[in-house]
Amino acid sequence: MFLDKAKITIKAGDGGKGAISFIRNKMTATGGPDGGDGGKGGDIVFKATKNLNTLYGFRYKRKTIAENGHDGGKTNCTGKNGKDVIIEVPCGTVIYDATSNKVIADMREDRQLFTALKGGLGGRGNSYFATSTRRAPRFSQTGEICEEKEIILELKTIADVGLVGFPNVGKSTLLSVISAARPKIADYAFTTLTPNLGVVSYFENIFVVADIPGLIEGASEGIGLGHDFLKHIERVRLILHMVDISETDGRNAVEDYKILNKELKNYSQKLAELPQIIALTKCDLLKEQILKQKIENFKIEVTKILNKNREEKLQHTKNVVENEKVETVNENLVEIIPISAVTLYNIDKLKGLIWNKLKDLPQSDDIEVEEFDFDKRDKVSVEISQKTDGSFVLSGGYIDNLIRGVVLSDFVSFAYFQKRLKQDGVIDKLKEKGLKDGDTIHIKDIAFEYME
Ligand SMILES: Nc1nc2c(ncn2[C@@H]2O[C@H](COP(=O)(O)OP(=O)(O)OP(=O)(O)O)[C@@H](O)[C@H]2O)c(=O)[nH]1
Ligand SMILES: [Mg+2]
Repeated sequence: MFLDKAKITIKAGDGGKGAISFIRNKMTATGGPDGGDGGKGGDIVFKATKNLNTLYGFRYKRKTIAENGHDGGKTNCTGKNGKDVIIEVPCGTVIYDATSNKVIADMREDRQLFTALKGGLGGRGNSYFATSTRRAPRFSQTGEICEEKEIILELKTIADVGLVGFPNVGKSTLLSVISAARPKIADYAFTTLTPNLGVVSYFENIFVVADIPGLIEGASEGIGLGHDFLKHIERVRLILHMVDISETDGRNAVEDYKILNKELKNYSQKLAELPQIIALTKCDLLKEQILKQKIENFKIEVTKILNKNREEKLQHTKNVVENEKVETVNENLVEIIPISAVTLYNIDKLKGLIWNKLKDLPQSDDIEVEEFDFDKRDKVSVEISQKTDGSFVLSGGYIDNLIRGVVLSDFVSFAYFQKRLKQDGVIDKLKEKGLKDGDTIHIKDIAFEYME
């Protein structure tokens, strides 16, 4: 099964706790502190791979947690770092922060790596806190705790050419004759439900073609399969617009061409403005004379449409460029090629035409990755609430970070903690909320009395 969007939860490993330990051996009766630091937690790293083409694997694995850092040990032994987790995603996966919807990475190139979350730092062991006046600290630092984060993975396939057209015009059939891809082909609408990619060789050149489900009138309003899957060709450089010239489905080729362009435009102006090659398909179904007439008529009508579009565009910019002459489109400039995927009529010529256009087109832009710190650690927020008995509750990133380094049951450590609360303005904030001498303050599961 194909899956092109997945919401998952990731969490980096927490840092390990610093050890509290004292040298104990025959030589040193009252040994100094020798508690080692905790290890760092594992990172969450994404890796793009061309060996995957769907996000299906995330259907059942919605949460990934990296290993925590190990605690520090005696004799200044640092705890082992937690193992990083590498999450493989198909090339073309865009990673979004689920909360802000901002793009945090565009996993475009094979083997590209992106560290989404860094593991928490390990806490310092008690030996770190030894000073000349505090020779035997009975406390150490806990490791940094990492939050869970929700992200959205979205696969935006990377191809050079996108095949678009009404259902049943022969898109998948063409892909099957120009590449090694074997998409499902059948004589009914909506055979293709998910995109297929094919690699096409043209002499020593290679390009990638994406075959997507058929579009119909109203696709932008959700009719048929809707037009969501157009995201898979958002990054193509060229559109191969396929129109069934045999009109055997009772359709009108010129109308189809117009409607399809309208639907593309409704999805994205950028997509509608991409260069197009028009392939008139199923030519083998028509007698030579009728085919000639139909092609001729199609060319005339399309030239008219393109000229009209050009005039309208110029009309728009007329104020800027006053005397610009309205040039008409030379019909030879519009690449229209009749083909048959059954008899292979003009198939090599079509490949050549595609390559000749592609080679002069710039690579599609990377998706804009927004400048923001997805992995930001909150070390500043302070939240104050009050219980019904009038006591105060302190929480938030600032508090969590501060208490990592203190043991509230240790007198020296506690004094340091209070000093920091005062220095950093937390006591003032509490006073604004009515804190008085003797009031109780709760932090996590401990409570203490405030003294002026
Ligand atoms: N005679 C003839 N039949 C063709 C040609 N190309 C495709 N077909 C037939 O047209 C039908 C539809 O072909 P598909 O390739 O599945 O069409 P599609 O555009 O991918 O259709 P959807 O996936 O439904 O959008 C099949 O029965 C094909 O055998 C062609 O050049 N000549
Ligand atoms: Mg198809």
